[in-house]
Amino acid sequence: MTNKDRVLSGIQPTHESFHLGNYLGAVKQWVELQDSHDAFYCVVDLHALTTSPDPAKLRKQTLSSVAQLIALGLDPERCTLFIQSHVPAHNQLAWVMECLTGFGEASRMTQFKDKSAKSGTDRTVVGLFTYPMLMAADILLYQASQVPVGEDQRQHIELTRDLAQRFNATYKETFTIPSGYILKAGAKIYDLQDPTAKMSKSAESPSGIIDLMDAPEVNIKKIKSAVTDTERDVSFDEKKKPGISNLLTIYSALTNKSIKESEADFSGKGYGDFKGAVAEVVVEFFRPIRAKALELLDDPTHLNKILTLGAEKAEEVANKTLKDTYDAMGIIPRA
Ligand code: ATP
Ligand code: LTN
Repeated sequence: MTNKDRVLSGIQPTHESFHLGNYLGAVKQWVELQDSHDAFYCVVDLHALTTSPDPAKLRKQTLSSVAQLIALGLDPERCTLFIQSHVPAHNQLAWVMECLTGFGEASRMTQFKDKSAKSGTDRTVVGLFTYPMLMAADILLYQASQVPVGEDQRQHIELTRDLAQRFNATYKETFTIPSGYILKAGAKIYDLQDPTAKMSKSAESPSGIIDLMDAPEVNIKKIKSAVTDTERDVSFDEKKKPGISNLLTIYSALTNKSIKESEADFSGKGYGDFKGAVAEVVVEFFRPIRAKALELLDDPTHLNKILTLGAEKAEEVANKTLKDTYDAMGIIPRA
């Protein structure tokens, strides 16, 4: 046990590869927080069931997500890395959260509203509606004080805080009230073909997404075909020049230079040179990470060992919180 503050975050295994937005908006912070905090990170396979994936794909994507997280810098010795479904307390606490959430309150979640508006209520599963309550359970089980996520998850964190406060006030002080750990710069990476939409795993076309596991040639081509504007100067202006600004955000985040320094690197140069440089930075950054992920995927025994240890460490904390929760609510333990 440590006295460090806890952090918890999760990522869905909905795709075989993470994209640059997932890395810069989320995983980069996960890596940074593992030394200063007692960090718990999970691959949320149960959340991914809301998108009815194919079983073989889900298996593959779950392991690929774990391999990529390790390749990106999560060290199972310095953080607790596990698969959500390996710790049944997540489902158990989710039910408690569902019993605390108002129907109207859940109906106001924008992620649910957007996704259900796209497919219609008859085709929208109830799991999508209760998704934020399972996410609240993920966070509260570990008494996390901070939750590193991208901007799009802010509302879910707010709901988690409300539910924790409601439980503590109704029953007994049980949960730590978490806050979001949301980065401003680089918190949102946009689609290369539509720089007003976020880069997203569920985008209709893959042409604007930079996937970590894609071959370098594929990503170079995508970056060189990124939508820009009819001007000539490489300068940051999100309203007038969303495409160039997005590429500058990416360049600056991966080189650890400020936006001003990044602009200066390309003063007097054209968009062609700029895109070539961004492509090189991205591809060189991902090259060793992709190789490491592939190497890990080649050794499932090693990966499974890491996951078993992770689940054991996670379960120890989660089961204690679940027990306290049940006790506070009057649920009798089995004698
Ligand atoms: P989808 O768009 O299909 O819901 P996603 O691409 O957003 O999927 P998630 O698994 O929902 O992927 O997100 C994982 C993490 O990556 C979250 O913390 C999220 O905030 C962050 N994230 C996702 N897309 C971006 C983006 N374009 N820019 C910054 N952060 C992002
Ligand atoms: N909903 C999140 C993924 C997620 C998560 C969590 C993030 C599930 N459980 C707990 C932080 C903490 C998403 O779509 N990005």
